[in-house]
Amino acid sequence: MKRHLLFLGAPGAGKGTQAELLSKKNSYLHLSTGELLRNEIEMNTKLGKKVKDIMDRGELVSDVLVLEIVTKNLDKNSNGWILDGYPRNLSQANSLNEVLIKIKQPLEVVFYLDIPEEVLIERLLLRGRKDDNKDTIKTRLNIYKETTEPLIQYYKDLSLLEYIDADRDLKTISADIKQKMV
Ligand code: B4P
Repeated sequence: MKRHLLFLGAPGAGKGTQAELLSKKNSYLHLSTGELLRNEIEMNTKLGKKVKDIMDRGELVSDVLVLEIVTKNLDKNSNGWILDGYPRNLSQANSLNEVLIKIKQPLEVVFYLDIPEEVLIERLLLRGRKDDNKDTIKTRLNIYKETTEPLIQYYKDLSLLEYIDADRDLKTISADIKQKMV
């Protein structure tokens, strides 16, 4: 069973949803950079104040800040971990590699949740989080295409990529992921 996992996909693809289900079931650490950053905003910390406007606009928080939050929370003694929403560009992917080499826990599989754009927009508008409005969604999708999508090829080249059709119901997607983890 693979224990060092990464979820990749567009905003609203269901990374958070699937990562949470899987981490609860297997007692893995679920590391969502979006969630960690939102917590900082909620607690009104120095970091939270720095990132609030950036996230409200749907833009990416700086690589340095995100790396700091990931290294702080990545517990190498956990039963396993799932990275959700990190990395989001090539520079973050390279920093992550360095961290994982240091803790001697290389990535075992990257699940790429693939989904048509119109389904994403529908899901996000329905979710209605603060950054789920039409303008912000457009910004997030553009950034995703420009900076995050190249990671699909990056992880394919490393033979780590598993393709998941994310335009299905939750249970079917979970079962597919489970099967590909063995
Ligand atoms: P994230 O928190 O990562 O959020 P997301 O990409 O929008 O959502 P996700 O794919 O997890 O979708 P979810 O399961 O919730 O990012 C938010 C912001 O944080 C970014 O814009 C950025 O500013 C910042 N940030 C985060 N990481 C960063 C990084 N590494 N670098 C820089 N900045 C960073 O699902 C969406 C909705 O669909 C939910 O309502 C869910 O219930 C529904 N859904 C899920 N699966 C479904 C299914 N199978 N069928 C029907 N509905 C489904």
